[in-house]
Amino acid sequence: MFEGQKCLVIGSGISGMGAVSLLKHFGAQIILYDSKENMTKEELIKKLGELSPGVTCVTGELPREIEESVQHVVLSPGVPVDLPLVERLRNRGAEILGEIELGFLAEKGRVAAITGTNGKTTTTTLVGEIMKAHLGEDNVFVVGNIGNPYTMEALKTRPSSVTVGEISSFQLETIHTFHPAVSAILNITPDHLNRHHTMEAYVAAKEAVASNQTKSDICVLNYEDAYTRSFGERCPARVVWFSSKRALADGYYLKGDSIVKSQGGKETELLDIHKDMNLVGICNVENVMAAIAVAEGMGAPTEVILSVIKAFRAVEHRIEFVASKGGVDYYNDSKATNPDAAIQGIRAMSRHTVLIGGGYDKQSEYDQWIESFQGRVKWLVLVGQTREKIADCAKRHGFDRIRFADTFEECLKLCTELAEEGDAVLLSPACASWGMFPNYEVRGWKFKEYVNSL
Ligand code: UMA
Repeated sequence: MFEGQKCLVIGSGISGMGAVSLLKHFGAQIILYDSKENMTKEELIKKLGELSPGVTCVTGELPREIEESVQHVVLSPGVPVDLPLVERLRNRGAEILGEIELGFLAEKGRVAAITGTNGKTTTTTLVGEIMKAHLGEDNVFVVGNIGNPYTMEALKTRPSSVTVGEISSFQLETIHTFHPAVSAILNITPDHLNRHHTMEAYVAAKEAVASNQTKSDICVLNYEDAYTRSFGERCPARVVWFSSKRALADGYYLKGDSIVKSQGGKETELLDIHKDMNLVGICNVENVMAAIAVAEGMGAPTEVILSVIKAFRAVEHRIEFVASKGGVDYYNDSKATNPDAAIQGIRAMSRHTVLIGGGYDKQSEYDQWIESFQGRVKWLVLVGQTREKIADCAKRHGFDRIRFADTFEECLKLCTELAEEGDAVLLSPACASWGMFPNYEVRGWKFKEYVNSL
């Protein structure tokens, strides 16, 4: 497919490494390029390790002769598709594809693809566990934004295997033929607007997950989200709905404390959300409904699905209970990197809460997050680039129990001082960690390390 062709891989993170390894298998001539300031060619060679023989490594400015001669360009998710360099390459006729598209070109089995602003990781992990219980560990590959590049696993797939992908909007901007048998869009709320520029572009990127599907495929959609509900009318796949607010004639919904399935006028009770689930918050009820719909769409039997859900615990960094210290419960929701995810975090709290917020500025608006406090938040401790912006917003909404911290360590110490017996401390920052940490995971680990040392 790419044999002998000049392929430029942009970005030397985990996606870039996966792309290089798959392109090597295809027999391509590979150039790995990273535009990070001060990065050296030697660092790239070191990162490649045993993949480095035969790969041309380039840093700094990309030489014109490379720009003019490459036939395919594989973008890492973090590389914006509207970079002047990418525009020039596109205009010269190079094919621009992403790591998900590249992985799919080597796929031999069936794919389930889960996207949405929030809940992707929990839903993907849960569907992965269900499919493993159904088909066996070796027959299921859980890939994508979850942190495992598709390109690293695609060659291991078989006609009988299933790939479950958590696919971000960044990754969906660069697909062409990617075609899941079952897709899901869990919800769409403003996020990553600094990258997509407009809400329309962000929504379009999410909807692209179903762009190659037909009526013989399934798309699982949230009936309670205005964007996904309207997409249901245009969706090329057969739509399976879920709702946490109303009864549906066909689909999965929450009835009292039960998740029920309604099909052809018949209603079946599947789970009690308190007795049968170990996850808290309405967002997780929605994630579980979506996971059931996706797993059933992929052919998993109901009894397997239900037994996996009953044993499933929270994904790390997503409203994860860390420990109880001095009568204070500590929760790590570091994965709440946007206001909407943080709203779910705060809604899941049943105690007065000392909330940690702030971080990298993705040009989000914080009004709805502040409004969701509704007496639950006792103190808001702010740290990072966005702290003034959030504080101004909170004050506009009449909330002024705010403290600033200069470092994450100072912030944790302050929370411990402010929290009283019976309270909760919640790290649910509504912002990305970039600028203070390499990613939200490191931020969550730092939080847990501190709590466990108390
Ligand atoms: N780079 C360039 N030029 C640029 C931008 C970046 O050369 O213009 C280089 C950087 O110097 C760096 C490399 O690209 O060396 C980083 O690439 P990347 O940002 O795409 O990161 P990866 O390590 O390849 O990880 C990516 C995803 N990262 C992003 O989308 C930003 C990971 O999602 C994903 O787990 C991984 O691929 C595997 O698929 C992370 C994420 O933050 C967790 N995702 C966002 C989110 O969940 O909100 C979408």
